[in-house]
Amino acid sequence: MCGLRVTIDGDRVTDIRGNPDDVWSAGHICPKGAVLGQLHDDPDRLRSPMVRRPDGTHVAVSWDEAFAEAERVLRPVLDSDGAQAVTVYVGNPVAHNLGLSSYIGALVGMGGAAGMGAYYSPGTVDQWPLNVVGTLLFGGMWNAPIPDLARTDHLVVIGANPAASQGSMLSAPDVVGHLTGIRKRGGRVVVIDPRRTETAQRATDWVPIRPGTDALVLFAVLRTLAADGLLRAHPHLDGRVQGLDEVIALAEPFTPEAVAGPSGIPAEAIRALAHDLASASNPVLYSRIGACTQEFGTLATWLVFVLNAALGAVDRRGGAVFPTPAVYSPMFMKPPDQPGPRWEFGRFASRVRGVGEVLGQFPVSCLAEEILTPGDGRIRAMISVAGNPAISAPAAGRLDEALASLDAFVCVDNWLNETTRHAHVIFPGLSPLERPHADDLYWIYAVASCLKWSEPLFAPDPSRPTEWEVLLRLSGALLGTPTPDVDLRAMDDLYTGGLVATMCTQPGTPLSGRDPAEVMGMLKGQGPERIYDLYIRLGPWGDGLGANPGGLTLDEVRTHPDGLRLGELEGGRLDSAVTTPSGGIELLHDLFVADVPRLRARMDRVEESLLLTSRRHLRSNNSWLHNVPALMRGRDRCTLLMHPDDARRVGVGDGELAEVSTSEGKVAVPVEVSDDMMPGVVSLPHGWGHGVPGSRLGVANDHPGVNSNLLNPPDLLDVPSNTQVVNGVPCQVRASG
Ligand SMILES: Nc1nc2c(c(=O)[nH]1)N[C@H]1C(S)=C(S)[C@@H](COP(=O)(O)OP(=O)(O)OC[C@H]3O[C@@H](n4cnc5c(=O)[nH]c(N)nc54)[C@H](O)[C@@H]3O)O[C@H]1N2
Ligand SMILES: Nc1nc2c(c(=O)[nH]1)N[C@H]1C(S)=C(S)[C@@H](COP(=O)(O)OP(=O)(O)OC[C@H]3O[C@@H](n4cnc5c(=O)[nH]c(N)nc54)[C@H](O)[C@@H]3O)O[C@H]1N2
Ligand SMILES: [Mo]
Repeated sequence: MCGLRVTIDGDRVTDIRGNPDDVWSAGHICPKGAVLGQLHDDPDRLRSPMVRRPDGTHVAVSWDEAFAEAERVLRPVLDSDGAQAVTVYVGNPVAHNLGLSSYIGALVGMGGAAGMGAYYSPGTVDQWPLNVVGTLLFGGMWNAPIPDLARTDHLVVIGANPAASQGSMLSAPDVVGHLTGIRKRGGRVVVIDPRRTETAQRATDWVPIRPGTDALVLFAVLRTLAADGLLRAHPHLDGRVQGLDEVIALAEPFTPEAVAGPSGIPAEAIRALAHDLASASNPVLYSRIGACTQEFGTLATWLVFVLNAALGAVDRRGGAVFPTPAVYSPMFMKPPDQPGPRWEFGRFASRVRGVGEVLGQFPVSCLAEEILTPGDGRIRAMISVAGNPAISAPAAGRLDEALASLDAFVCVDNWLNETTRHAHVIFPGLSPLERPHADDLYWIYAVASCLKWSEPLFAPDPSRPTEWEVLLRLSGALLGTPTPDVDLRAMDDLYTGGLVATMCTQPGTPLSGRDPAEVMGMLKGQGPERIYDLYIRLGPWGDGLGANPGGLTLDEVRTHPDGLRLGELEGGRLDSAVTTPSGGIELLHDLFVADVPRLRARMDRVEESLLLTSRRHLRSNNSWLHNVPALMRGRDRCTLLMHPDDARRVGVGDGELAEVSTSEGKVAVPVEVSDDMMPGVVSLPHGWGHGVPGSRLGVANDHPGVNSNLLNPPDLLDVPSNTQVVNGVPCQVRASG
């Protein structure tokens, strides 16, 4: 999302820096942006499609041959078992790639129309609890207020490390600068994390917590606020928040004394957390992945918003505010498969494990068993789009085996890596500098309302299809047309027309009640640009397709290469932002209440094992920036962080190799002894484990690291949301030979 100024000489990038004139980022840049040139030039980046030969090696082929190969492997599965034997895996970069984000809906939607069951994504190793909480409290999967970083005087950060991640479901250039700003204003930043992270090092307070116990502590904070008479009336929320008294009643057993043992946070410190929040002028809590991918991810994430509501922080400047995205997204819409006033969960169950769906998905670890277990409904074909589940999914070893056994495996990906090495055919996309770019989803969580559009810097080879065209061709194949024969223009009109028709028939969208044919007639061009133009025009500053004459269109936005900054964060947006059946914030739901006994039982459990957690690095992006030389300089980062007492106890020294084992598997990894780790907890980064045969990653394979998901069991789940637990996994560590 940050604006970059890229200097080129012919077809080479000579410099990339932050664009000081960018209306959003004003010169801020992080290592991910700075290396786009090296990504573009990476000799391992695929420029032509690859097919797998019988001996398992991949060879470059023409696009025609590649589409023919996709047809050759997919068609027999579709003919014999139908689309129910096919699934799609939607990887993380889809959300950061305009062509993919605009057209992934075609593949998933048309696959669904053809009879495909659930699709999979890393959402269930990531933000699924936030999606569940957003749905129930605020009315939409992607609806949640964000901390007003520029105005708060007391920020509590729970299970997030923006100094590495740059903020997650919280889009702000230079989050770390914001944290410094809070302290400079005399405010406080409190970081609750088992590790003294780079963020915690810049905070006023670091509160170490035993993984998975955040919900206990947050309940105790709520209880303290209530018991000590610290909850005041907040007129701006009058009649707009439901269920707070009932949630406070649920907090009763969670006294600071009762949760101190399991959480490792002394009762007095928990009371202080509550009192400090109550005495701040503009307190706000923010949580992210460490509070999601853990045993009580839903309750912890829920209680963050309960506390924000109880403190009167919601919808108030300096608190937790609802951004105003300038670009509309159909992701704001209640999906047509949720027709009732209330969202339904568990509408269908997975074939093998029998786990109920949540927001249309099963835990991503189900994928392996759905592929490997024989019987009716077995998955025999998969289309993976910009994903590396062989590394990113828990129980990765089983998935690796499963991927190798598929009858048809088609990948849309730019590298031959741990996942795509199993593909029958790989369709590469263009480099980030050869395609237009604009964000959609992540403006939902942004600290300012902006519109930006970037033209491609380099003209792509005209013979190469774009990624969205590849997705449309595969969508057509699922609907029954042989892959090479799909009429792209007709498919694009079918998809975009269908999207428009849905927005016209669904209530509460900017197109509700309009005539789809008339709307389609007002749009021009094709592809992602037509769709993005529509979304700009449907946004609050758009021309409303005639409803708001003089409003913005894509053509207008294009004339502002530094972007348009249209609005700042404000309070007072609740009535328009919240779309629950009652129109208010609905704190109390059976889904949450039903999970409280499981949390209570956690208080009685004595955890004796070391607990394994995950971490991220600034100079990485999940599994796929490790082939960029500039990001790989310096010491090995794939290390097991361990407190000196623990290291001494198990007899392993700094830099020595340790064997880490869980009920799922074991790996050998160098130890980094550090008192930045709390005792009893170890931390291993995710996204490593390169160097596997058949992959082509010249740089990454020289620094392979180990795959932490070989250790994470498939069946450790946050129950209400189906989220995989990758933080707080019991493990053993011993010196390795
Ligand atoms: N540079 C860079 N940026 C990235 C990424 C990247 O890989 N590299 N990945 C991107 C993606 S896909 C995402 S989803 C975001 C994620 O962004 P963040 O949510 O900020 O993720 P992490 O940096 O992994 O921070 C999670 C923190 O949770 C802590 N933690 C673990 N268990 C617990 C627990 O039980 N309780 C508490 N309170 N804390 C716990 C960990 O120690 C860690 O510090 O980052 C995005 N940005
Ligand atoms: N243990 C543990 N596991 C985790 C996490 C954790 O914290 N701990 N974090 C989880 C999270 S938050 C996430 S988001 C997932 C990520 O999980 P995934 O999305 O499965 O994996 P990524 O590592 O993001 O891999 C992205 C893939 O996209 C490809 N790619 C990159 N750019 C492009 C492009 O422009 N076009 C195309 N077509 N392909 C491209 C890359 O080659 C790579 O194969 O991992 C999850 N797994
Ligand atoms: Mo993520």
